[in-house]
Amino acid sequence: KTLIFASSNPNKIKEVREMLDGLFEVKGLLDIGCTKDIPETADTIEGNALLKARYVVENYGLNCFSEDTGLEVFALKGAPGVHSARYSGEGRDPQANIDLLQQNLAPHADRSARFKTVIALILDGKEHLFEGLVYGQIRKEQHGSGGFGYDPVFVPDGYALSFAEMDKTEKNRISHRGRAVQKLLDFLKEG
Ligand code: ITT
Ligand code: NA
Repeated sequence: KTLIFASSNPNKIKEVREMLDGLFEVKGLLDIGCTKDIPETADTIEGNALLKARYVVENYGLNCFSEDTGLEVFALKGAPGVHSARYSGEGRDPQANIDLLQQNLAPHADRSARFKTVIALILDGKEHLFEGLVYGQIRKEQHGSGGFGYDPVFVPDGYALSFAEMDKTEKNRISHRGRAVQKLLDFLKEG
């Protein structure tokens, strides 16, 4: 069985593929010939996830799911949030994003944060949302070379390692994306 994942982020696609391995074949936007950077103009993570999935339904007539993820830092009132990919500008440079985050967080003692993923599934015209959250701390130093984005500075609660230091199976097991994908899977299994 094939599922279309309305994403052009190769890191996300890789993680989701690993999680659905043996259950579903996952095709990304490039695999269906879509090279468009779908505009994410909503002001919520849910809204942006829906925009991406609806784009594929409207332009390709295919059932699909999408996801939108944001890092929400409590001392920064939820920033970078929906702006996580472009926090430091249109260059979407992960290192520049981390540098800006560290700069903005420097005056604050509270370094707690969470990742939030919302998956939007559109199946035969019906929309379904699945949320995954993971709470943790933003470290002052970067550790590890796995994962992507903000992973080198995010340490999930109850762990000593950053997401970038963790084995990928371990990250997928406890992460925002992993939890949202598990809910998607449970839903698909029921139906
Ligand atoms: P899409 O094609 O799926 O939209 P994208 O890269 O534009 O891919 P988002 O709009 O959801 O994705 O941006 C989320 C950003 O949040 C992403 O670029 C990373 O910087 C960061 N991010 C997402 N998931 C992450 C993870 O598991 N670990 C660390 N950072 C993550
Ligand atoms: Na995007």
